[in-house]
Amino acid sequence: MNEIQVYFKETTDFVNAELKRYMTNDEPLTKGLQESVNYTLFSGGKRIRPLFCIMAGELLDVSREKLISLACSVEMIHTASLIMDDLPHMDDSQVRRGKPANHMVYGQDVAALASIGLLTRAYEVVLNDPILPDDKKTQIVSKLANAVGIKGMVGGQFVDLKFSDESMEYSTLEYIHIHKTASLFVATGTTAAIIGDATEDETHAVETYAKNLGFAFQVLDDLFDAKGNTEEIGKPVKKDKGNFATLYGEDKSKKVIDKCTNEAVEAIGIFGRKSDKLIALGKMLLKRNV
Ligand code: GRG
Repeated sequence: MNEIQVYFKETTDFVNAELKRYMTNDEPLTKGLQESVNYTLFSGGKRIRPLFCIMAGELLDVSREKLISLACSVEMIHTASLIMDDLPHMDDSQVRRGKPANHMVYGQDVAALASIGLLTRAYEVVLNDPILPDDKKTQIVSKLANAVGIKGMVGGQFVDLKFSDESMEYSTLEYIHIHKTASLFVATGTTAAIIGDATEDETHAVETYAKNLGFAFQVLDDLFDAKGNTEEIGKPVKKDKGNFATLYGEDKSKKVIDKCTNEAVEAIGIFGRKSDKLIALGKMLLKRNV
């Protein structure tokens, strides 16, 4: 492993250990619910959002200890959204990360509770963090809630469910990608910047990186979907819905991914060599073989 791979592995291990600590629950009556939560939380996610959180904070010389509750929080939000997304009345997916989706194992009732439980725990872990000052916690939870809610992921999911088809306008598709996917990346960057007392320019740079990375990441997901690459996306391919790749083709999708990658890298140029790890993260995510 090279230096950056070692860094990714160590950081991922740190996040996983802390997530386990946050998810300890000795109540026997809710054991089945906790198992459902842990089933998806520890089923092989890439931990991109927590990695991004810690790397964005490190650009601003923040220690990992100050970032870890936020890093775990964004992974909990992400996992909550995956459990909900897979439910029959949403994306109706029976498989996630190559394994049966949460509701296929624990039932729809328990999966819905696992999703809500994880989402609320996400806010709680930040609010209970003994290191962060109260004013920052308030700002962070407000930004996260905004990114999840009607103006964020929930709104993006709504538009996806109701307006996503093969004849949708580009603006509709863009709305879905920005809200469903990029929104949590952007909120992760903004909140890490709050912890790091970033200047306006620094916050803008991290947010521009996050928005471009999040958008390109979803276009790449669409490309895998369109090419029927079930192995890469870990769930069955949905042919009936329009997505970036089915609407605009492989070449245009790849061009957009490249453009977003370049804009992301350019934005964090203001941090000099400190941005090397984030550049590597972008390359690792967006250069996967389609
Ligand atoms: C927050 C409970 C809650 C709901 C919000 C359901 C919903 C509303 C939004 C769905 C958002 C969603 C599933 C977007 C897809 C984003 C995406 C590309 C997921 C795949 O991310 P990876 O590759 O996944 O990081 P891993 O498996 O590595 O964790």
